[in-house]
Amino acid sequence: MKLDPLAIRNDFPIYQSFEQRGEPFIYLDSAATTQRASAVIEAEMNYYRNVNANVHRSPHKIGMEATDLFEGARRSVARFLGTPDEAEIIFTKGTTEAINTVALLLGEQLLKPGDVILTTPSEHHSNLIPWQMAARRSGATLDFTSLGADGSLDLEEIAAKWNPKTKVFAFQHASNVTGVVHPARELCKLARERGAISVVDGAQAAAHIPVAVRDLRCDFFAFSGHKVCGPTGIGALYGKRELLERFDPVFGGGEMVLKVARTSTTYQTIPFKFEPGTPNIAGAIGLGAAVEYLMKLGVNNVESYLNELAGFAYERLSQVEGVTVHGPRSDRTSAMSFTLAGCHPHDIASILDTEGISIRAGHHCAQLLMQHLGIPASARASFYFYNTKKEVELLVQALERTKKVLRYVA
Ligand code: 7TS
Repeated sequence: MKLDPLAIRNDFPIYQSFEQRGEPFIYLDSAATTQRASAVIEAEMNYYRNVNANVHRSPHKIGMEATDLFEGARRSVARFLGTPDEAEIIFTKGTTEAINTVALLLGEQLLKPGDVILTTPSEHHSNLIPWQMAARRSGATLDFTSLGADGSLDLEEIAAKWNPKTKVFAFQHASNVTGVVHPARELCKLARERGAISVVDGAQAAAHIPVAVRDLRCDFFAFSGHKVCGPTGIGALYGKRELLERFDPVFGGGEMVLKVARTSTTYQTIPFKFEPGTPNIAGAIGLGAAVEYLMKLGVNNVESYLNELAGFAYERLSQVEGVTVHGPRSDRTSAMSFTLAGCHPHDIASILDTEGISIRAGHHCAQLLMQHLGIPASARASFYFYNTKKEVELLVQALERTKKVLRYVA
């Protein structure tokens, strides 16, 4: 089924809000954060207004109702990520906390001096800095794959150069800068066959392509709610059951234990041993509503709509004289980074903003990738299913005006 972006906007109150204010609203920054769907806002509000209680501890009516909503959200996220085992889903603050959790536990309980953690120069800092820290703590070394000019990975080269001491392979499923979608299934297979644990940063991919962790056969997969129309401050870590059972938690606190003695603790089963303390209950319920909303639209429909829009945006932006789009033409998400010769990306973003067009500029928390691309920063337009081809045209027209303001010369 083809998605209708204008009908979809009825599900996003911010569009009505701008319409009432009579202001233009061309939001092209969904790779930073998507807009919130009404279903998400209502699910959070319903919890706070009608069911507000802590979860997993209070044997009263609303305590149990809140627990049911919270655990229902976990089942929704499990379905969204393609695992029938909801105990493999751990609620986190987002991708960043999910990866830090894995890096902490692997750094503490798996990695030894001499081991290698492999990652790529394309990573968002949240899938880089935690590994630098894990390397420092464990005595392992951090190594990098090479990267193609368009930000793509070369599977054969990674296989050929594979260091047998590699114990962890942490990589992004899709880049927030180049938009490239990496062959995650094959990369996980490579790691698995060589005895390494695969950790997939799914922050950008989960918003764009149907994810099925059982098909990817990854060991860990992280994503954020706010990139799939859900709330901020909530996300999930998928971990393979046998790994989650094998490793001890790295954070301690209430509700994660079966029995506590003076110097030791027997932990709860998964996922609870990894969720100490009162969780972001409203956020989790909102995330459940967000992934249900995406599944109702159809993640395959979302993917095909975004593929078409990204292809169109790539062509139109590439046609603007002076513009370089960084990233591949196909096998990409709709995050479109570009530079305009001689013009600072922040100036471009500020000028576009005066026309009601919101884009991001900067290094996008991916400084290694910026070095690889040979640019200090880029402008980035990123599209979601509430965006249209008309908005791509408006962006292109506004860029032509921006060139005049910035006195662009060929
Ligand atoms: N990984 C990737 C590939 C990302 O794009 C982001 C956020 C993260 C991890 C971190 O996610 P968080 O929800 O924990 O912050 N990317 C961006 C961006 O491109 N602009 O703002 C946030």
